[in-house]
Amino acid sequence: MPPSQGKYARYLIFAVVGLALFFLSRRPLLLPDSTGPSLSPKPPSTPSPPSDKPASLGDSSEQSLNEQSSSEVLRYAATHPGGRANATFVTLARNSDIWEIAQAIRQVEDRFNRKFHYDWVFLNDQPFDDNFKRITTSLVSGTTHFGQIPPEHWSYPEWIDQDRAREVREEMREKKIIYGHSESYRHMCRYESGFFFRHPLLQDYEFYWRVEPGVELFCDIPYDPFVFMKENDKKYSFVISMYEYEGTIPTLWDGVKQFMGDHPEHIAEGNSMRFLSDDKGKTYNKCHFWSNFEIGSLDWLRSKEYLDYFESLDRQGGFYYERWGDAPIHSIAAGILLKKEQLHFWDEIAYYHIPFTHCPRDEQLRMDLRCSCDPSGNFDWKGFSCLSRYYKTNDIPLPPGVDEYS
Ligand SMILES: Nc1nc2c(ncn2[C@@H]2O[C@H](COP(=O)(O)OP(=O)(O)OP(=O)(O)O)[C@@H](O)[C@H]2O)c(=O)[nH]1
Ligand SMILES: [Mg+2]
Repeated sequence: MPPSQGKYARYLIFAVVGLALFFLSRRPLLLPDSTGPSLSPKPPSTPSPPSDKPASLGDSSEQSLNEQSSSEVLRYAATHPGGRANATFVTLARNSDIWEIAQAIRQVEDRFNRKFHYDWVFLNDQPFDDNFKRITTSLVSGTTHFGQIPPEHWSYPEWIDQDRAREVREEMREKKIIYGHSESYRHMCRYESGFFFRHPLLQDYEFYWRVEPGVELFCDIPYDPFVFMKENDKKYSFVISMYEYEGTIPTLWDGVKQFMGDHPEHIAEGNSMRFLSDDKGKTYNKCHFWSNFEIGSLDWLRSKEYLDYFESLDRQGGFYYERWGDAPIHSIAAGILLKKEQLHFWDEIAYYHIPFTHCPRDEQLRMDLRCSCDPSGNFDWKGFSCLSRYYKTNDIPLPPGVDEYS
């Protein structure tokens, strides 16, 4: 063997042995600093699904929770130290949200973006003030962009009867339906459902990560989720799923069925209807992904399939005559327009938006990712969570002790 080839072979052996020692030593994970290509062997194309063999649910005193989950996540991280996707964070906010978004940015930066420097797009129906721009810009390690929403994207479409919309708000106020009285909340939900991805500031990006004021991240994020999305052809991803309040969407599923009838060509084969419906699409079980956290494909939201879907629902008026949230709108779209493999659940992203937390069960994973969440507060297997339906839909074994649909 020529000397130079021998040298490379030795480097390769060092790399493989080093990697093996790294996994055996199980020290806390050091996040990669480099953005160069990896010398490591090819990893599995996706991290393993969340562990299916926890010692017990929500019991942080148990040792040796399933190690598979942690080692798979770490292996993926070790073999994907860098690379970069065409992606941005995106936040819809008011000037008055400044301190809550400052807190959220700080956590996103500390846990992930300080190594990656992705941009951050802020959108508002009003102009952002200098205070908001100065503080957010000082916290974001990438470039900040501030956009004002065009009034036609944050107002009533001409087919809406505004008197009827006002009456509905008053009825919902009396019924104490959450945000049922609010006009701006409805504009917000419609904007997040059908318009944010069309804003000129987002045109050149392929992926987005939605961050809301006040949210928290509890674990280091060991690799670039945008790159993971790209490499694995994922279009929509979530950390928490749950049931929607019936009173906010009484006729939404009728609208969805009408769309499915009008556009059978848009409905994906091998979709996640099983997550959304217990009777093959006749009725909606109200399961949705909680959209205050999303990592998703802007190209998918800008696709003809999604735009036809949004347009069809928007025409029915339920954003104003009911109180349709952007979470069920996005989730149903992801459930019927995408193949189920194009969705992804992030077990390793520990997350809080008032009042629910996702905290990984695998203790080794929590140690390795320096998590600070209390696993007994994990929402995944509580009665209001839809995660077990997601597992069933994707043939992921449920952890022992979890009822099929708790
Ligand atoms: N610019 C602007 N942003 C808004 C307005 N209303 C809500 N938002 C933003 O839209 C997103 C969703 O609003 P939230 O009030 O958090 O709604 P929610 O998550 O359903 O309810 P919470 O439990 O109160 O958080 C957040 O990023 C808000 O900052 C508004 O009137 N103007
Ligand atoms: Mg919120």
